[in-house]
Amino acid sequence: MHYRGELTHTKPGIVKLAVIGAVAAGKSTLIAKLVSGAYIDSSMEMGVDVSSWMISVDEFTSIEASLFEFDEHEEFKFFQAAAVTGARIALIVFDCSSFESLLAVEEWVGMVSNIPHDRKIFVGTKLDLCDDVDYDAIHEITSRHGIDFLLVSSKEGTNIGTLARRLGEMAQRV
Ligand SMILES: Nc1nc2c(ncn2[C@@H]2O[C@H](COP(=O)(O)OP(=O)(O)OP(=O)(O)O)[C@@H](O)[C@H]2O)c(=O)[nH]1
Ligand SMILES: [Mg+2]
Repeated sequence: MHYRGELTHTKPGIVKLAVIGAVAAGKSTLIAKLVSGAYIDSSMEMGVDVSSWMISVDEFTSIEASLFEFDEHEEFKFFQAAAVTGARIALIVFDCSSFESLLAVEEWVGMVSNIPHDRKIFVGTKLDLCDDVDYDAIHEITSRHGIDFLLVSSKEGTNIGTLARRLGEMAQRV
């Protein structure tokens, strides 16, 4: 699936996108669904997995997005914090079928505290598995940070187009 044309008027150049969140929250699957542009490279070092992709913004413009993923080993925290300093946009991912992963966003959001709130979004994945979404809990936790949330299903494609548009809007603010 390609969202060319939905990410309009984004400034050209390199926009680093930090994708963070609990283990198995669905980060890799979301990235695979969201970013359909050319793959550039990836590396895994000191607990930081960086994949770079070219995203077509519109007919005239592309952006290069570096997608960061982190594992949760304590010994890597220092390197992870250093790696994320260049990020200008962040997706803080949780699994909407796991209350534990929702609670974990509290930890992850601190890692991107240098990014303005209007360039961060909480993304709840696996919406297709959530029969009974606890919107009150999600709202309570996310609103404490003044950051919007969006629930998606990478499996079924629900709200992936909306997330692509939100990314385009956030990139415009960089
Ligand atoms: N049903 C459903 N399963 C999903 C969805 N997104 C991810 N999954 C599944 O959830 C599991 C974990 O997904 P990953 O994308 O590997 O999660 P991750 O956050 O990258 O995990 P780590 O890299 O190990 O931290 C996999 O079995 C995926 O197939 C979704 O939207 N719906
Ligand atoms: Mg992964």
